[in-house]
Amino acid sequence: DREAHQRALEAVDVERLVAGPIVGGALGAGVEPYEATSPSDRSRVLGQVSEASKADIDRAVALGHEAQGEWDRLGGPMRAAVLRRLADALEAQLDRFVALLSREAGKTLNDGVAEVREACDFLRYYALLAEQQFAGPITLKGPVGETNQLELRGRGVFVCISPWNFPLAIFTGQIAAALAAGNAVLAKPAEQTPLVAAEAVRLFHSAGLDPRLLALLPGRGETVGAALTEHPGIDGVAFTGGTETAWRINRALAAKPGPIVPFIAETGGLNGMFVDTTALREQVIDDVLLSAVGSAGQRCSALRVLYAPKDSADMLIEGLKGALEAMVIGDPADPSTDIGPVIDAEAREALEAHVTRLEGDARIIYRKPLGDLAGRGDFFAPTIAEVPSPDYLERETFGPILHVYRYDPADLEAVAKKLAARGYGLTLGVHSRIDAFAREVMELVPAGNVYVNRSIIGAVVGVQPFGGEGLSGTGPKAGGPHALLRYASERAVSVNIAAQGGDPALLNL
Ligand code: UN1
Repeated sequence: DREAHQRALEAVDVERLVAGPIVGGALGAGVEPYEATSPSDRSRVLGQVSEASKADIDRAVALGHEAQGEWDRLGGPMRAAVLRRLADALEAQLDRFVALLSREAGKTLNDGVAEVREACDFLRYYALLAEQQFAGPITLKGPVGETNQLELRGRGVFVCISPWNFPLAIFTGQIAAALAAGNAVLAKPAEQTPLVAAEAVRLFHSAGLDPRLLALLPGRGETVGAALTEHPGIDGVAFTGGTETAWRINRALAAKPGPIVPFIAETGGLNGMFVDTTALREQVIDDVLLSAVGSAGQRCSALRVLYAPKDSADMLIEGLKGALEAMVIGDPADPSTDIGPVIDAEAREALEAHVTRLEGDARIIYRKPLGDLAGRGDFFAPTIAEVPSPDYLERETFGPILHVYRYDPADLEAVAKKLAARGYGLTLGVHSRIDAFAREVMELVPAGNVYVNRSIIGAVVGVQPFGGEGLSGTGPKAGGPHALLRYASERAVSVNIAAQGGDPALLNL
């Protein structure tokens, strides 16, 4: 609804948005204050942000422990009811959050709507899992004269560190998983997107979540993240972001005194799509562009390298170029925009540096003109380039750059193995009308999510469990049936009932 979007944008623009440490439900003064601006227009000030201090973190840990036991003992079904209230409250504010996502993260309206819905889906799906998996102990069969039961419980206080590319959906998804499993949460939003996170936290508190169970601890750079992961009082870390940061967190956790805690990481991808000559051209073009330049290529699931068979490569390249020419890059709040800005100047400069490299040793096929967008915000010209080797990319390029490698089908195995050797394993696409081709590619390239004859982005919660392996993360997959298990600890209770006259009710288990 265009008018509702417009009204919500105007409302967000006149509001004084504020983000800072939210501990025990109250916004603290924080430290190191700064102004947040919009990636689509750097002259637009969105609000004031401050970072959490060490004292904020200590207090959040203490309050989390204070409230967690009772929350855990409530049981899965009661926690599910609370999570559903949070989902309903968020859904009722859809337009407002779409406006916030557009302004703070540069999301197009379509992407914004999809993101708010995904956040609600995470809350509701994990509510369902909490009901199914945390309703009480399950009985396991053992020797006669003994009862054996297994129960899932919350671990304690979980740290959730989320990325700017899904500042509401992944932010909420991590929190929902940790809460569903019976934990309290310390949420560290990405430094580029604290405002939408602060709004979500305030909404969740007002919708009935005990504020001690969810603290917001924003920070720029590494100080807050490091203080959280090094804290002896934490019981687990869930992280989505870059592979290098995941290594750093892993090292911090290994060195930390206190409990040995689980680390759930969802990191980058170096995602390829393999096309053969039987694939349907129009379908390939649509799916490639959606996967590579949709959301300005700022998804870890996004397509980075298209492997086009030499006999149809020219035809595909021409089609991709024509279709990208027809796409609209511009203000993400304009309903006709297909591609918005990238997140910040650092991201834009890294992408530009990559294009400079491509100009030197690859072939630029097309760069979409930016016109007068260039000076306004952090817009980057979507680019298609042909690369000279199947493993030209060493790591992911996080933006709207599509690399095309022209391969000889006789070399498929060698080409695919070169990609696989980079060590990532997130998404993989195949376009073919031959089943055996898809199966062969799947055997050669590791990937947590394989997509055949469709785009490789937009995993649906509860339907397409999402997450990778190798350099791409640890699992368990977000939005899948096992998502909560690493957020929980298991307790097995075995009772010799023969010793008590054979009555299991004595222990009231
Ligand atoms: C990410 O980009 O950090 O399937 C992960 C998708 C999304 C990707 C989220 N779930 O496109």
